[in-house]
Amino acid sequence: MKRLTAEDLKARMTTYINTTYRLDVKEATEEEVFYALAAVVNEQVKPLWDKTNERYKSEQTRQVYYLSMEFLIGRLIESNLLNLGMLKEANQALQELGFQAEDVFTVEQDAALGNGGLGRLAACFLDSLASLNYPGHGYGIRYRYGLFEQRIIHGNQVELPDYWLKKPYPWEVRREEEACVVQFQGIVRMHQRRNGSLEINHEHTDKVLAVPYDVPVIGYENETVNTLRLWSAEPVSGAPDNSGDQEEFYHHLDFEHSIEQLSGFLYPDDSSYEGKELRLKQQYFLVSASVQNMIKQFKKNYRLSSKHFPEKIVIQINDTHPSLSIPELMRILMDEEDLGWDEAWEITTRVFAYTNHTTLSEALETWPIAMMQKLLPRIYMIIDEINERFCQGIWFDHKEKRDKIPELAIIADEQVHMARLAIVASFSVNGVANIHTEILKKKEMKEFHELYPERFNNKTNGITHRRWLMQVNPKLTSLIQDIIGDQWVKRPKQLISLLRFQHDKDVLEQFAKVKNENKLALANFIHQQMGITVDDQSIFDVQIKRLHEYKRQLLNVFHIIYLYNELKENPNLDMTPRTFIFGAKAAPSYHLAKEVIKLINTVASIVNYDKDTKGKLKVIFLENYNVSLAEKIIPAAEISEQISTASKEASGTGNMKFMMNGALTMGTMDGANVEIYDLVGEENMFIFGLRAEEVLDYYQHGGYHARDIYNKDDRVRRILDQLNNGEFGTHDIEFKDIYYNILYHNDPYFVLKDFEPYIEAHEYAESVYRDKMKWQRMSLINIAHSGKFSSDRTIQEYVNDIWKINPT
Ligand code: GL9
Repeated sequence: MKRLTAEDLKARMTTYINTTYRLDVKEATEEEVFYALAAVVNEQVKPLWDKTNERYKSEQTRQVYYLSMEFLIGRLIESNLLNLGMLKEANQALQELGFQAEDVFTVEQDAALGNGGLGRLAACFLDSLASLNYPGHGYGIRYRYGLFEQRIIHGNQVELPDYWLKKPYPWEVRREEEACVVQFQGIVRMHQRRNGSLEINHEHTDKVLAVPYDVPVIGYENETVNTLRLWSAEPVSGAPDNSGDQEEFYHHLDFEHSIEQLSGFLYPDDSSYEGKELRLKQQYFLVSASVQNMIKQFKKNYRLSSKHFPEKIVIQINDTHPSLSIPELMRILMDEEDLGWDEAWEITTRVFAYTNHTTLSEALETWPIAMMQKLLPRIYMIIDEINERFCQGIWFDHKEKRDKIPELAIIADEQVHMARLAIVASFSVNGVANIHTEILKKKEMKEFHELYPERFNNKTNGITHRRWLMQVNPKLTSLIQDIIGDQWVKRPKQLISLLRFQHDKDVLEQFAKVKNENKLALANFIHQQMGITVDDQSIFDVQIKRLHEYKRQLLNVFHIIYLYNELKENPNLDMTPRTFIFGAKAAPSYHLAKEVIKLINTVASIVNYDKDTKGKLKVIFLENYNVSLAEKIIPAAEISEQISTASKEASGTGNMKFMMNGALTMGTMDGANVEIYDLVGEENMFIFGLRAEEVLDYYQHGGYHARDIYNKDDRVRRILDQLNNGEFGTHDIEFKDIYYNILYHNDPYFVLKDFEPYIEAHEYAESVYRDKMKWQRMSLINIAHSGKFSSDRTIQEYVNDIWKINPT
């Protein structure tokens, strides 16, 4: 495939605008230009997409399907152009046509079909699969409303619906011919056949049509185009007309409406779960449509009997959200393919691999038996049978574990425990960073690990360096290219050659210059968004991620309040100016998280306008944090705040993006921070605070008393009292919940315990910052080691250890 030059692009866009809009390019709007560019891209992609599919079919390739309730893909225009090798050319073409590339690209709304790390990981994985030429596809839901849009009004988070499909989405292709029916509720009848086998009939069900919309996943300069298939729920045709029974008719209207709700919106909860029936319906809708579709394609393309399914297909389930795919495959194999239980189980347990993304107990999914039985009667029967056989197996074959059956059973205390189902039926169970996998094996899933040690493995997360370095930071990318060439683009570990320049003052200065330009760009953006001027010579200290108690944005705020108090006492304090930048969405029902947002904004409104602190402290809360905003912020960051309570952050992936863009990590020994530490050493980051073992030990044996710290540490007491006495509030009960949570619920995330070490780590960071060359050297060392965190490495590990697929 020939790459288009800027001239080609201009010509094709011009033709499109002339013929489609009957306009001269000069008269076209940014929006029209965007659609023209997208059309040109699609024209390039179409033949590659068809060819890739044909290749998989004719070579009868083994494929992996990544099943996920979330794909946080963000904007695609730039990454599609980059992967097609035309991003620079497109920038030039747009400029020559008289448009600002940025204004054209931002016509595309972010596809926010995910909450945070887990959904963004899925998107990075698809990019790496395609870029490494692997046959791997995503299955997800085409939510009509993505993650809510956040507005900050008087310091509070307000949620607005994210109707991202208002304008046509140029990347999707509706594939009606691939639609299938998903069934809910109904009655299950069993008939004994003459030969003694059972025939299962599932009758009087509510039927929903699942219609797929395909989005191409374009590999980096390699002509591979895989597919992200997103399901949309629609009524099955043949609705009754209004001539019959009125009640029936309205029942039907109501029913049609409820069907569309199935793919109506993304649940906005991050690392927590709500036992809502609609969420369970969404999950079954995704997995039933996807598994049916896989089997259909398998039969059509491979012409093999279902016994061969595990040879050709492996399904990775992204957390337990899609774990109903396990009983769904059993159902199809038994009820539709007429296999017996043992054969079906043998097949199923060779197909599924499960990734766990969190040990937070509030995130572990369990569904009430009654809800599942009513909504999915046949699926429940199958889970019940899986559970019976599993428990019997322990009883007879693992006598030493008999007393553990209540905590191992898939069905216990009126609930179906989805993680247990996923472990029992999968041939692989993985965590997402070393420390996380170890905690799973030794604590959370200890009993299962003892039963099935060979299933457990680690796959440390990664991020696509194409989007998170090459696309978002073109200046750094071309500097790196000037210095070490471009081998690292295909082999990101080669970034390590940068180490040779760690003592080259000239090189370090060039890196500093790039960072400064990126800071200036962000400062301009902040000014344009909020009207606030930030000092581009100040330290850009950034915490962007979902708002969660365990991520401890509160610790960050306490540090800021502490600095503010110090400056008020001594306005002449010698201190390097700081700009603290936040971005965070709170789940709409998460009261304490919303209080923290309000607190950050309140502190900002005080600090930013106080004449004693004005030149030295700025606090910026950027509203509506999403993928596109992250892309603007990360290249400009100098300090990356990764300060979760140790043991709580399974991996983190923001930490990797910052590192790759030269920010230094201020972090706890948690998640993948530990692996950054292993690479760069303690001298190249700022590590502080409790270790995971200490935290787990406190949880288990007690011994932590937040109030002692409050009593002893004047700085801490001052801050908490300020929260309690209304000094920061518009009314005096404003931040009392935060205060009470710390002093009366004994500070469950150890904010006070880690306060002093955190302050010290910041003081040390500031002292290092004064030595520009030292800071730049540390930064360079981080970039040099960041290749490990390319999702290409992660995907290669999944391929080698779990999927066993081959590149084409
Ligand atoms: C998460 C973990 O909390 C992160 O530490 C991890 O990096 C990602 C990806 O593995 O998964 N688990 C989880 O439930 N979320 C994560 O970010 N939250 C969501 O995005 C829903």
